[in-house]
Amino acid sequence: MSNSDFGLIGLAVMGQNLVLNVESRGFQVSVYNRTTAVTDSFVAAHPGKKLVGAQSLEEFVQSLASPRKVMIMVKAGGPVDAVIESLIPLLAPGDIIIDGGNSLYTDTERRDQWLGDLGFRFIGAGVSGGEEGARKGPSIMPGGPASTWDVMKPIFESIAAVVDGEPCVTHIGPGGAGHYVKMIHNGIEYGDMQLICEAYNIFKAAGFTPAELAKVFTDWNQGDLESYLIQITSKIFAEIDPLTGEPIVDKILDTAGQKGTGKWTIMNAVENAVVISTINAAVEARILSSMKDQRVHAATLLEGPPAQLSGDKALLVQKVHDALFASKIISYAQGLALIASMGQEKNWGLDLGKIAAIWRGGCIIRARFLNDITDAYRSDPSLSNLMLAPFFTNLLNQFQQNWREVISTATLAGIPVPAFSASLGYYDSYRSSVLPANLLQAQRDFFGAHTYERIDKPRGEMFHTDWPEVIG
Ligand code: NBP
Repeated sequence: MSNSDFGLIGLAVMGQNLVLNVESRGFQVSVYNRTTAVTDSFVAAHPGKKLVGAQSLEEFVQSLASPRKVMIMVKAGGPVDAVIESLIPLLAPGDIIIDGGNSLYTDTERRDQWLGDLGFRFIGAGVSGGEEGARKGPSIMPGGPASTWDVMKPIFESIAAVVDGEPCVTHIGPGGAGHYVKMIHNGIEYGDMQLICEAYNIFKAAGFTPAELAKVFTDWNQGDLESYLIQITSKIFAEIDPLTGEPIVDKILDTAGQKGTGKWTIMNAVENAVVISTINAAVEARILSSMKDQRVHAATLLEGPPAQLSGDKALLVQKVHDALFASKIISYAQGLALIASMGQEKNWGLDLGKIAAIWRGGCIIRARFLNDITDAYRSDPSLSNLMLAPFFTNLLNQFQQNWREVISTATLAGIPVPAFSASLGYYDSYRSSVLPANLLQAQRDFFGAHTYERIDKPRGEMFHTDWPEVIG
């Protein structure tokens, strides 16, 4: 019977939870998974629910009401193309395919063109929030034609997280805009996580125990730093390893993995000539963390202070709070500047206020201060940099002294704080009306006759100096 409202292909962790979420909102959902035993056990595990398990793609497609709405939730890359290719002969023009995985936005643009040419409708939707978000309400970033979004809106709005009565989903823009914004969301997530890790490293050097850190992070989560990542960090510090009875955080090897969205964000930033130094530092910190053997060897050869801090712990907590918050503002300022730049370049008509608003719930970077970011862009949609919104200017002015002190204290003690430092470097560069690029221009003119502008002549007028010859 062709009467399911929605169909989903790919019953791994995200797919299963999204299906249960959609079904719980009153929709009948058809499901298909390449390994059909997964479909069988999933449907069997949820008796009484409006689920239709299909053994073949043909059966799956036939079970859907027209126009068919098919969401693909498989591993990004080749598997998405493979699923689309097998769907094409089975679907009818006007049917809607939604790719809900973490696809690279350029792949989404290619698929948008490919499927559009065949008469299908395509949505590339970033879905954030992991397993729990998918089940209880994710933040969803859909891109594609506005008319297709209108058809999908009732389902997406019903399953998304809700903050202040607003669903955490909005039509981001055409083509690959949704997956693009999801990619930058992930880059910002990398930055947030690394900044928290640097705060932890400083506290560890000052002798804080995991139990003390659980308290610090719990307190922070009741204040202006309130966020999902601060909250889960407090729970991580409180967790005890059943094998040893000691805090689990002390038992976990210090080598981090990554799946690629951080790297994609950096590559896109370079292409757009936008500085995202905090996210760069976060990605590079993961790379350095993975070089465990080299680090262990280098620790026996390269000298530095013993990474120990002493002093008033309560004062340190306050200073690190300020350094963390200031760096976090920078990270979001950079990520949003990149989104704005790309949005202009692609003519996507992005609304940064709406984007910040849908990140307030459901996703990994949800945080209280996203309310303030939303307000900043709603009151000035053409804001050139988040740091210049009065609310954030005031915060940065208030935090900057402690931010500097934390970085200098850590640096003098040999504690690496690459993302804190990169953030402060951006702040200081951005607020410098004069940078040493005059010398840089002189060097470029010296060896390459690249010419330069003068401070005492109109902009655009170029000059060249006949520099002395260098022998040898
Ligand atoms: P995975 O990314 O682990 O993918 C597993 C699913 O892909 C299984 O259903 C598998 O079927 C299917 N699949 C593969 Br692999 N190759 C296939 C092919 N050639 N044809 C058909 N199906 C194929 O699942 P996930 O962790 O649920 O993530 C799904 C998407 O959501 C990914 O793009 C991911 O990056 C994104 N995402 C994940 C999270 C998260 O927290 N996990 C959060 C946000 C977004 P099988 O059972 O037959 O192997």
